[in-house]
Amino acid sequence: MAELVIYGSPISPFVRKVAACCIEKDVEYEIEAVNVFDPPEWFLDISPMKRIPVLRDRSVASEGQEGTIADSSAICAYLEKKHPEPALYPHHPYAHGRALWIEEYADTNLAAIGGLGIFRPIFFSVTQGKEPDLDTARETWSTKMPPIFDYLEASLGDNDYFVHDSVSIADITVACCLMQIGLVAELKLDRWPALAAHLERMKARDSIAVPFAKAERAVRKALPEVCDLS
Ligand SMILES: N[C@@H](CCC(=O)N[C@@H](CS)C(=O)NCC(=O)O)C(=O)O
Repeated sequence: MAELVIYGSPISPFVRKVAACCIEKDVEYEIEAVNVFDPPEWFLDISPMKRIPVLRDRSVASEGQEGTIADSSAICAYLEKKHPEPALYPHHPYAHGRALWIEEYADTNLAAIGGLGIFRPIFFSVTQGKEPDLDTARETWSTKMPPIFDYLEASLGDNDYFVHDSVSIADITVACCLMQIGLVAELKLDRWPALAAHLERMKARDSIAVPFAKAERAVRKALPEVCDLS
């Protein structure tokens, strides 16, 4: 039994973000499936906002609220303290602040707009037996995503990673949230070459690829092909 349990599903970018931190740090974890849209009663006791992921650290407690942490950002910060190497948060104060900001920007803006405006209209429709809502997804892709991509492109500049020259929580979070769109649609990033190259660099890492492959297998059962949003 792994010490760390992530409650949720790899279809969630936030679950994959926590899994990515575990893999980067070579820490064993298991994912215990929780359907957040129809959660068991016990889950509401440890997730008062009814969100996944929640982490349980069995070395702290194996039942009840004790031993649990909700919210991917809180969980990843906890993992960093518990398993400091390799560091996923920069030491330099400004770099640290920048990494937290890019994490937050991806978690809120990129994930919310891409999730509510592209992932859900496509995936939730097909899981309900309907046609994918491509009108909503295309409108989101063409009008709401470009300013977000512009900001991320400018943040990267000529660098391989968002902060300093090594992978941090910022890179992991952007990749997981961006790839949520990639689960259901072609990610055509020609206008944002630095972001496209960053995504390829991140996809080559086990920490990103392994949890994503699990999500992809699940999504492909309902949506055999990704959609073209152009
Ligand atoms: N800020 C939270 C966001 C978590 C979140 O929104 N998770 C989604 C799944 S991707 C969820 O639980 N949604 C449930 C709902 O919308 O009712 C985190 O970083 O963990």
